[in-house]
Amino acid sequence: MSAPRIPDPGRPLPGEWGRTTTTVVMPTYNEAENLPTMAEALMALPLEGLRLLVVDDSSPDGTGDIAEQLAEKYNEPGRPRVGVLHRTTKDGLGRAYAAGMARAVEEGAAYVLQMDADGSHPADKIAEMLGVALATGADVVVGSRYVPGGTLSDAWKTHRKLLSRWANAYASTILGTRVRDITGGFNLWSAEALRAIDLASVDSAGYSFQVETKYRALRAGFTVMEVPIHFEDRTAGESKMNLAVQLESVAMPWRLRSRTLRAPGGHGHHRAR
Ligand SMILES: Nc1nc2c(ncn2[C@@H]2O[C@H](COP(=O)(O)OP(=O)(O)OP(=O)(O)O)[C@@H](O)[C@H]2O)c(=O)[nH]1
Ligand SMILES: [Mg+2]
Repeated sequence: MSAPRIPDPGRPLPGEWGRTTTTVVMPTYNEAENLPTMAEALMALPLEGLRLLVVDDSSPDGTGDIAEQLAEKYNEPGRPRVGVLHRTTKDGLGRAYAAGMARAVEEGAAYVLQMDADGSHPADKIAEMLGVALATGADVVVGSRYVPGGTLSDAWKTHRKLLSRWANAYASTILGTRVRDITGGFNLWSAEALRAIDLASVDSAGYSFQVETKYRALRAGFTVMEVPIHFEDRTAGESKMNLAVQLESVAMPWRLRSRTLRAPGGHGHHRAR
């Protein structure tokens, strides 16, 4: 067997993999039942540099207090592992992510991972996603339901699977992108890409945050890669999806596209990547 090739000698070697500062940003609204399990799974990963930042919008079920208790449990002197960002109003998943991801970058994370608190996203894929980013230099790594090897929970009924597929095709067709899971919420970002896309100016309040941010990254010339994941149904608790955020998701691709067409030098196409 020939020796493994290192793509770029300037990039971190596998020995540094685990020490890379990576912050998992996890928005929560009434996830009291799910959060402790999520934290436990993350803290058990063989990634020394991994931290968790919970972004709670004053959940009535006390998720914010539970997050504080988890911080107490897992933080060690000189080694903070769990942080909590408490926000006073529930103003959408997108706003919570923008605030949490900006905080993570400010605090020095080299990579930021977006992850739901409801058990849908597989924690055991995080090391692989980080490895892909480090090995290839890709600035965005999408945990993807829709590349070969990606799978959806059997608990999802056919109409829900079709709706998710359709939403993805809808957004990527309007925007002319080739990311298979552009609506997906399990994504790893380099700090550099997050700075470049300017989180503070992202328009989406809700779920279209996922589409808008990936689109911005592509337009800015960053490479987006996808690795297959299995997507589980939420473990406990209730969905926060509602009509208002669904309507925003329907309108957003058109808004993003028309803005691109109007932008100086905009020509309606992004670089094919
Ligand atoms: N902080 C905050 N978190 C939110 C808000 N809306 C949703 N979330 C969290 O974002 C994640 C995804 O929301 P979900 O309700 O699971 O949305 P979904 O995955 O599309 O729907 P289901 O899995 O079917 O419930 C969960 O961790 C929620 O608790 C919000 O307005 N603020
Ligand atoms: Mg969910």
